[in-house]
Amino acid sequence: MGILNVTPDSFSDGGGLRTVDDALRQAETFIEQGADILDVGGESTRPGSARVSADEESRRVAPVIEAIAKRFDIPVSVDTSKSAVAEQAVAAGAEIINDISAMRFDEGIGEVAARKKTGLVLMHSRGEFESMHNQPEISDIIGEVCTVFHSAIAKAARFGIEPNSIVLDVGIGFSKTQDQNLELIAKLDKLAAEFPDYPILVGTSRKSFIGKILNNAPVDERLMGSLATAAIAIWNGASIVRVHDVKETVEAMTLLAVLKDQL
Ligand code: 7PM
Repeated sequence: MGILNVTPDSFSDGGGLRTVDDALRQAETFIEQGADILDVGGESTRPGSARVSADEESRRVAPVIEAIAKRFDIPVSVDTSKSAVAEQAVAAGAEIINDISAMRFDEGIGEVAARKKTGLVLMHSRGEFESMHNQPEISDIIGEVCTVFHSAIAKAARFGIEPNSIVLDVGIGFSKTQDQNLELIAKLDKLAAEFPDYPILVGTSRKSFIGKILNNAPVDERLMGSLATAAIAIWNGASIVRVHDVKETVEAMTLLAVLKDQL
């Protein structure tokens, strides 16, 4: 899954023609490099970032999704926790809703996913949007993520979402300690064994827990760490990795696939 950010800080404006053009170029590159899904997001979940309105977020992502859907034959996911944005994104051609709150911020996400029969990524996170990166520590992270997955799956069922539309995500970097981020990747096989019917998505790409291990490496020096963690996640049972560096990840994953075949 290639990450396509459509925020004003990532592209020239955010919603304008330049943005659509830049995003299309990026989409084409990702597709040529072997991406299977494009994840389009219009709101930064960076610690301390302010929320943008649903209208503003839709203005950013919908034109980009529409342009991609028109030109390319690749599933597009929309990285949003707002049902109004999901609705617009799906109307524009998105087939998957990627919700970092697993329907906690806006229950309407479940309703849209059910009615439009989209895929739905349920990611583990805690707290409200503003306090998400500042939550009290919990002791058993694997147990906590398991519990939240079970309740999110049950909630999805109440909305009438098909089980085979659901993808689970441990939410690396979201209200977890450094050790917990590492533990979730190292012991992902335990979680995967608990949820054999659901594909697991993992997003480690360029995240700060990698920088912390590598002598505070800045974001542009976290590629090798990103590849190592993506590889271990897939080896431990993940089916999808959400990444900035598609070419390098596809190469690494190609090796993993042939190695897995040897088992
Ligand atoms: C600051 C903090 C900026 C975190 C950006 C981020 C995930 C996601 C994000 C993930 C799924 C990033 C994240 N992370 N969706 N959206 N899984 N499903 O690094 O791990 O892109 S935002």
